[in-house]
Amino acid sequence: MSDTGNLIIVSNRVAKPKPGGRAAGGLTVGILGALRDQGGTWFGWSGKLVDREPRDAQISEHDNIRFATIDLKGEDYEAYYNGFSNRALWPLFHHLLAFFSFDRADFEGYFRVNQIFARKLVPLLEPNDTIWIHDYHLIPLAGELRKAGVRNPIGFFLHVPFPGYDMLESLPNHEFLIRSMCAFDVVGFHTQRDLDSFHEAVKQPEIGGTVDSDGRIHIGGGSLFAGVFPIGIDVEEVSGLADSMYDDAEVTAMRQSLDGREMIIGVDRLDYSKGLALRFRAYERLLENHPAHRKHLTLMQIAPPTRVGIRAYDEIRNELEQASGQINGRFADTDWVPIRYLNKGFSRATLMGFFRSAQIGLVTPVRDGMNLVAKEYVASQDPESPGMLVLSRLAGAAHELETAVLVNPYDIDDVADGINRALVMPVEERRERHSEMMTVLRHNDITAWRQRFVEALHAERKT
Ligand code: ADQ
Repeated sequence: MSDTGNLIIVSNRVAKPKPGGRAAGGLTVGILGALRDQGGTWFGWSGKLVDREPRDAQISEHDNIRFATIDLKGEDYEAYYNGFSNRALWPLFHHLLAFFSFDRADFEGYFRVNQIFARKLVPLLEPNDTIWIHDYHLIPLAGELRKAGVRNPIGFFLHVPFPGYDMLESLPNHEFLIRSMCAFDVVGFHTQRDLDSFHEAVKQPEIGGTVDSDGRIHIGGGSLFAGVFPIGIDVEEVSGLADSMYDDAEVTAMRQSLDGREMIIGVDRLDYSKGLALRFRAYERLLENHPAHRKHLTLMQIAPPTRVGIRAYDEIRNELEQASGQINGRFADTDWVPIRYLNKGFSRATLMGFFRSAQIGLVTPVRDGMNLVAKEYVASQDPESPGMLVLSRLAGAAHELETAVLVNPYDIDDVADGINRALVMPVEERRERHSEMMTVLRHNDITAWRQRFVEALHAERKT
């Protein structure tokens, strides 16, 4: 054990490496890196549903990292994950109230699962450990650990946006949620805008917090630090993969099938926050307004389903199938189909090869905490002749990638014009914009993200 004790990472799911399994994605790489540096444990749900009270955490070890997983009862999972986390918090935090619904029983399930997490985690903790909890599923966890007598530094990182107070007020128990966030020692967000919204929330008279000039929040006799920690990627890993996969058989076959046409690529989880229906409409508008691009352009949209069984997710799937079918029906010819819409996942390596093969990366969420696809697309490009990123201003990534072509995803004419601007952009300008984006990506990479957060957490031990 190092002087600083072990790092205990807690998240809804644990991405345990499987022999022969897919390479880990960005966030997992960051978490595993942090655990390798300091030594420690990744704790969370096993992915297994049971019909009795869950047993104590099952421990396994790979590569000097401990994985501790617990099962959950089906009804608890339904209320905690599908219910309060994904039908209330996810749409609320993404400013999408039309998708928001609240149910007290779901909230009770959410709270119950957080209590179970606390109960199963406490026996694994040593006095010197630091605890880093991830995302909106686990907001009450610090409060529950404190109740159980845990004195270790506890950090929280929110991967999704944090909305303004007028939006938060729609949630009946928003005060509980804000106070629960204040039970952590360090709270991290992707952007200054999210942090400002959090400050606004804690300063409400009914919450009663104050914020120092150095970012320290004082509330109820205690204090915490809240800061901006933009998540990044492993730039060299991504550009290395893109380089080596460019000539891979599947990537080459895909490129050959384009028959010399330029390609726009979109890669997202199938989620209403990713703005996919609007994206298809914007592409349709491009083909309407700029007929010269017809037959010379292919949009390849990769969107594997997630959160299957939640109605809004099943609906968006139908909506997209209809939209792509209708646009293809309208413009396709015997030798050209405008949209290739693929409802499946690809290996990380293949995706980076696809990114390298695309002239445009189209990333147009209507709201996104950060968006790692935007960053991966940029890092995958050939610096001599880079493709251009067309990026939503409403993604956290737009706060850093200022030289991408920035668009408002709700304005399909703006997105269509943005794609056109990117398509006709001279190579010198593309190189310049790309190089500025790469400087930012290297500065705020995945290692910087986790190291800065863990340092902030260690600093809490001394205060
Ligand atoms: P997500 O909403 O999942 O993450 P994103 O940041 O884009 O969104 O990360 C997705 C990751 O999954 C990327 O690494 C991407 O390459 C991979 N991926 C996506 N589609 C894939 C496919 N079809 N096949 C294989 N891999 C695929 C949440 C927040 C984001 C925030 C991240 C990290 O919603 O705003 O950026 O966490 O904090």
